[in-house]
Amino acid sequence: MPRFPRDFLWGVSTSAAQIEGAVDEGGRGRSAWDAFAAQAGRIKDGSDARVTTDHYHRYREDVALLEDLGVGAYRFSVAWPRVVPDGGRRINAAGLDFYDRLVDALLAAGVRPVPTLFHWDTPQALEAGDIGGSAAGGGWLLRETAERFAAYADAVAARLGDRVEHWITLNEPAELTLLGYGLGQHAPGRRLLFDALPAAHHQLLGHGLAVQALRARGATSIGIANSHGPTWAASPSTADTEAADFYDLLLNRLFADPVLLGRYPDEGLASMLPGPVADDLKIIGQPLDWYGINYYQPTLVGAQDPAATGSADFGGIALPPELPFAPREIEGYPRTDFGWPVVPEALTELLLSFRERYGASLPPVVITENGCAYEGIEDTERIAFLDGHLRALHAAMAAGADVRGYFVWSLMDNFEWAEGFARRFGLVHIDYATLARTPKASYRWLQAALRDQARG
Ligand code: GBH
Repeated sequence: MPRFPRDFLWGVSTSAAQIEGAVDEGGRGRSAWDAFAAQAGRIKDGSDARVTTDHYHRYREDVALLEDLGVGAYRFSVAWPRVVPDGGRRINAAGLDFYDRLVDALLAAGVRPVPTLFHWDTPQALEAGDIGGSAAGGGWLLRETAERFAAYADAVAARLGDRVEHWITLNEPAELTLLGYGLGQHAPGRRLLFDALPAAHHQLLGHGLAVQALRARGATSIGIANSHGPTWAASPSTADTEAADFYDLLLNRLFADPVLLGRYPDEGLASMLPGPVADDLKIIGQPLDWYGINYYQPTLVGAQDPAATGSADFGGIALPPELPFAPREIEGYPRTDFGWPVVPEALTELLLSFRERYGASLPPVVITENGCAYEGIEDTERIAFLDGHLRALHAAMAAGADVRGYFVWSLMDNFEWAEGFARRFGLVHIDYATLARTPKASYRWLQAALRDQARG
């Protein structure tokens, strides 16, 4: 592996809904994912995340795995429904106690805690619209959810802010908007297509309000974890390049421009958003200390064309014909078990395109997620994936990209949302019958690489 700067931040990532389990303990309320997984047919293998890796009870063992791995940082998420069980104003101190213990255990192990405040587990009371709801539905479709989120962020910062330095507001608002509200493949399972756009704006507003809340508590290192990947046009035809550009607008620029430039990338889209959008953009576009990018793969996009061969579905679902674009299969690259193409050089391309588009408005970048789904404990494919992506990252840095850290998704196998337990992203294998943790070959590989980096 090429040599990275001495102070480069190495980490691994997880999220609460995917690893914690213990959904009825410590006064936790229901989440939108609890409700969604309980509906028949929503999760491919019929599973749910009531136990998953049981991290809530086994976190000491998991912290020991982090320490042994040799990472400097651990990105986890705080479960909003543990802290605010009914989505209202009551803070559940017992819920915060868990993260208090986790943070102390991490610090004792020499691992920096990097909490994400929201990784898709909206309190179900808010999602159902029980509070301030309307017939149009609740959750992030409501502006009030952004305000509730900021109040929750304040409560977490009040408890953990004396020991936590680095904060992340949201995880991938683009994916929650598209998959959760637009296409219905993720919780809350709504299929609103373009009527999902308010959920994007309200998440971005929630981000901005949470930044204000964290700053008021003295935070000096705040980022967001946005999903990004290059969009490639299926052909140089006008129809395909326009379709690809629109896809890129919706999945990349719609979420990066407001945060980094304080404006929406398109007047037409902005006019579809509710509320005092111009004022909101001042809140959304406040300076960040760093910008987190979750990178998985590029997307090849063409115009909708029923006759086109090699149409890809989007993470398992066919896109409805109302949408003016269609992902296509990317040929000529290896694939993960998820079917996603392995294209490390697209990470270099992505980072350089960000530098190009955002220039001085782009703070230092951290790769907050990168990883792959493969079976098996002798996971040589995962080693090749990580090695390739770290080389691509290094190449981007050599070409001038200011990247300060890299987090692998994920520390261990976990509940992969609508896929259930069928996809394994971990450096550590989980036996779901016994909950035994077994480090994979990729864990040993990364451990050796980090030791090597530390030797300088
Ligand atoms: C992340 O999201 C999540 O943050 C994390 O919770 C999750 O476990 C992890 O990734 C693995 O899925 O067009 O069909 O090729 C996923 C980010 C970006 C992945 C868009 C799917 C499109 C797939 N997603 N990508 S496709």
